[in-house]
Amino acid sequence: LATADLGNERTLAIVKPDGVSGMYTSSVKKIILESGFAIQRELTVHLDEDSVRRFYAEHSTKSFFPSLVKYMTSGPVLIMVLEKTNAIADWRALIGPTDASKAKVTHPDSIRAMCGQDLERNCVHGSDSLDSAAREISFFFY
Ligand code: RTP
Ligand code: MG
Repeated sequence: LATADLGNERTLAIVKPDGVSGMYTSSVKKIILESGFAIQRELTVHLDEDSVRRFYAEHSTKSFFPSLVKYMTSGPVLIMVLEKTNAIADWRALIGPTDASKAKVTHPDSIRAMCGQDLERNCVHGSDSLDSAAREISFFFY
């Protein structure tokens, strides 16, 4: 048996435009590595509107969707595939709740508390399930 895939799981992480422009990329990567994740792939891109609409298709009918598309196309993002045991849940726990203003109160050690601002500008993304992780990783990487 190979030893390389003992329970390893992959998730998609994104440092969003506010995280990149706020110079948080290196702090976020430091936390990722210190938390035991391997950064398997990484890509810096300025997403276009069509890509964001397809990536966040599950939210296409929500009132905040146009604003989300504007936010996610406002500057370059850093997209990473993270790998470790329990990567999906552990990365979601590290980034903290969606609303960064609340995270600053309830999860002060979280990444969103560190670099996010509010319910929309929350500086990082994390896949929320095995199915989402598989879809999102193949969205950006072959
Ligand atoms: P993500 O997908 O980016 O990791 O965030 P999440 O699971 O914590 O939150 P989700 O419900 O999937 O929302 C996706 C992103 O849309 C923006 N948002 N704005 N104004 C609003 O009511 C609102 N709600 C969500 C956020 O940028 C959120 O991360
Ligand atoms: Mg989500």
